[in-house]
Amino acid sequence: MSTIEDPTDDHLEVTPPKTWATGLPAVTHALQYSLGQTTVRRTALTLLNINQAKGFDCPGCAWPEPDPKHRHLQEYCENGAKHISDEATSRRVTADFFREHSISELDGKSDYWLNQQGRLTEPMVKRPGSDHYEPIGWDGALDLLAGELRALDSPDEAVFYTSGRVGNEAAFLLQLFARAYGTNNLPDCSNMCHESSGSALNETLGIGKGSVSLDDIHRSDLVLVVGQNPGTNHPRMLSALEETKRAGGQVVAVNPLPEAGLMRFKHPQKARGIVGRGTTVADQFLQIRPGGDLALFQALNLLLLEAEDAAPGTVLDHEFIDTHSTGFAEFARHARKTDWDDVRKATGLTREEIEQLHERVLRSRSVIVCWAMGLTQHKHGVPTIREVVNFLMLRGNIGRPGAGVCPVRGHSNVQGDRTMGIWERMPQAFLDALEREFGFTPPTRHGWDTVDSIRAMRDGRARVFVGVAGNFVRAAPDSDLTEAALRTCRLTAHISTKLNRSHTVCGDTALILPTLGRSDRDVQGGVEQFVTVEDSMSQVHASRGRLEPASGTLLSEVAIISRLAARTLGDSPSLPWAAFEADYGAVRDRISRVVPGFHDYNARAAEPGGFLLPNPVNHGTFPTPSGKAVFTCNDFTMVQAPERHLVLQTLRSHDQWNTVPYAMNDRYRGIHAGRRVVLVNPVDLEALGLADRDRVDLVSVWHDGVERRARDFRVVPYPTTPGSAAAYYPETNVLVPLDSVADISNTPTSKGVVVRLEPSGTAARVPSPPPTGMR
Ligand SMILES: Nc1nc2c(c(=O)[nH]1)N[C@H]1C(S)=C(S)[C@@H](COP(=O)(O)OP(=O)(O)OC[C@H]3O[C@@H](n4cnc5c(=O)[nH]c(N)nc54)[C@H](O)[C@@H]3O)O[C@H]1N2
Ligand SMILES: Nc1nc2c(c(=O)[nH]1)N[C@H]1C(S)=C(S)[C@@H](COP(=O)(O)OP(=O)(O)OC[C@H]3O[C@@H](n4cnc5c(=O)[nH]c(N)nc54)[C@H](O)[C@@H]3O)O[C@H]1N2
Ligand code: SF4
Ligand SMILES: [Mo]
Repeated sequence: MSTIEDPTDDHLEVTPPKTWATGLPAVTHALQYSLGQTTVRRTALTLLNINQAKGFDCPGCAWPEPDPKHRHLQEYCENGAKHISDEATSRRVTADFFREHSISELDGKSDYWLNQQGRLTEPMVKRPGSDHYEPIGWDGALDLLAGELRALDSPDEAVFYTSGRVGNEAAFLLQLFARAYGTNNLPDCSNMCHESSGSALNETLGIGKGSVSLDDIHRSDLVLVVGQNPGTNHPRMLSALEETKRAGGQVVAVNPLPEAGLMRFKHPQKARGIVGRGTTVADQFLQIRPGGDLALFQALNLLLLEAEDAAPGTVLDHEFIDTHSTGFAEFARHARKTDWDDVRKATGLTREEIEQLHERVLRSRSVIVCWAMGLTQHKHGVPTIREVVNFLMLRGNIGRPGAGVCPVRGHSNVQGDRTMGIWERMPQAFLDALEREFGFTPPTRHGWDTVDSIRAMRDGRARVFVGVAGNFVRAAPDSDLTEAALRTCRLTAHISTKLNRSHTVCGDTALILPTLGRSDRDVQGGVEQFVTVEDSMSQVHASRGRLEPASGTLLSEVAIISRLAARTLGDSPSLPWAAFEADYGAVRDRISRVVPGFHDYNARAAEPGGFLLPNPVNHGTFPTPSGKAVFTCNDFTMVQAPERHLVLQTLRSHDQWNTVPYAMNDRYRGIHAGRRVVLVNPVDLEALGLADRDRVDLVSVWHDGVERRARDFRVVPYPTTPGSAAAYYPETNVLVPLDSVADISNTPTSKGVVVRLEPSGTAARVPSPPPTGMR
């Protein structure tokens, strides 16, 4: 029997939020987690190889490594070490485990418990009508899946989901398989993540990626960190910001929460970081209302236009505007209508605070805006990011050193997967290149993204779901609806490293196809293989697994996809799946002929540190229809909650990787031994008649009239912007309505959910000191 206990929230403890990030405690926490999962030897081997030129890429976030000449021996952060230890764990989920635990029993366990069981070791099947997984060999599993795919009335009844841990080679093969099979149904985690960034950047700059390098961050005069919590989610970004500050640059944070990593940073790999006071990160902190960023950037743009009026020729970059952009005049007319009362209401910021930031902008020759989920997961996420682009373009802060757009990506290879064609709407040029290389005509009708895939399953239009990495059921919004949708499928199959909730929410038939992780050695035909990944700043490089695989039965993602494709479509000279499985270099050769920027892929990927994909924006070329960067007019919008309601954002704790909690703590925010908590400003608590640690249900309010309820949360007073609240994902995904999505990008509005708090049962009060630093 499993010895892991399913934790309860009974021992919840709250301490004041931390005002600085990392330093010695971080190192200790990382080691503790690793040693809890595996041996000292495996821990040492893992940590020595992480992010080294000849080792494996950290499977955590997509923040880039410095070039190999400037790497430390420990080029990883506390959380990177946890992510890798979680994968390198010595615990195993075997056929015996599934004999002991029925699927309905597993469905009652927490996400934490499921993950703690360890690595999946052999293919398993759940047959129709059964409540248990049982072993099935690889041939049986893949024949079954291929048979179901071939039996569908239309290829569009199948959905192929990808999460951003998948390497370039497997991602390329997956989209090749799906398109050769006949569908563009390739939803991915990006649909729930940076899709709004891609939409806004493609439209305005002609390329859906960031334009800056690490060096740009280091040398920038001003870096705005907006809607992002780097101390937890991109910890080594703090080392980069420390460099910015040492070189005389400034940092401004825009966030509803005073996140520890935005305040002060102690570098864990430097002596002064461990014992010293560390570096103050944010020179200015703008505590904004959720969804207020569009208004903030509109106000900044108005101030820039007015400053130019007052001193013509000194504020705006006319050279950039005249030569490289279109739409300025219309934009300027529109921007001048910005109303300060609206701005105040939307942002909660005073005009003085915004003017102070404006002064910093005027003093800075180069400005970078970094952002993440705080901007993308709102109804007006796309217009907000378009307004950020307007802001940067006004002073020519695009395509020159120390300046540019920096959407900070989540998963380590989420950007690479897109480059490889994982997208339900790849442009025609990409499809044409596939046709030239492989001799079949890919379907041109757009496929379903994540939200549309759920709708299709719900409505019986999709019958087979295949997930490559990720945890679709827990990542997606509207948990109850999504679970019901998955259960209508004839078959659900997951290529996974670890057990998660998606394995317990089954179609008639369900498959678990266990695979190698980033850190596992990958040998095909006696030859060691490597895979490649692309980081958030478009650097492509190799990743070589170094550990003994979790089980001798595991297949790599490349092998599983190739074998499935061969069984579904047949192996032919034009689609030689067996050859792809035998040598990943053969896959890279094909990529080099299909995807722009990948010439000499094999040779360049083998170089230490890899190679940088060109970004045309940095050469003054904008691949938009007009060939110029586009100023846009964005209508003012804000997130509004009715009386006695709050705007809830669903976010990550310090101790989780997306849908997977590693522990029940959120150290920097002072939350210990509990995750069902909702952080609310004391002013709102008083108005609502609630007290510290009261038990409440969160009820989301949406115009379809369906009641969405997350039960039994504990209220914690916290210095979040008045009118807003925060609680952890995935426990609160049940509250995000499927149809509440960002305009254009279709991204669920995970950061703007209108809720009311209802007392649940009788409150068992545990007295504790309130956190400090309230306003
Ligand atoms: N340890 C760890 N690292 C991770 C992940 C993880 O789960 N754990 N996940 C990875 C992935 S896939 C991603 S996408 C990234 C996510 O990285 P983040 O985007 O940093 O993640 P979130 O926890 O969603 O935090 C959102 C931040 O935006 C702020 N915010 C919320 N709403 C608004 C708003 O309206 N305006 C502004 N200005 N700020 C707002 C929140 O207070 C919070 O600080 O992290 C990646 N890295
Ligand atoms: N409410 C709310 N919902 C959100 C968000 C939010 O902020 N709020 N954030 C959204 C965002 S930004 C994202 S990116 C998504 C994340 O959504 P996903 O990417 O779908 O979820 P993860 O939790 O990263 O997936 C974890 C699982 O991936 C599998 N896995 C890990 N490594 C590997 C590997 O190397 N290979 C394979 N094959 N499998 C592997 C393991 O089985 C593990 O259980 O969630 C989204 N959902
Ligand atoms: S910053 Fe991100 S990529 Fe780097 S070590 Fe930490 S988790 Fe891994
Ligand atoms: Mo993400």
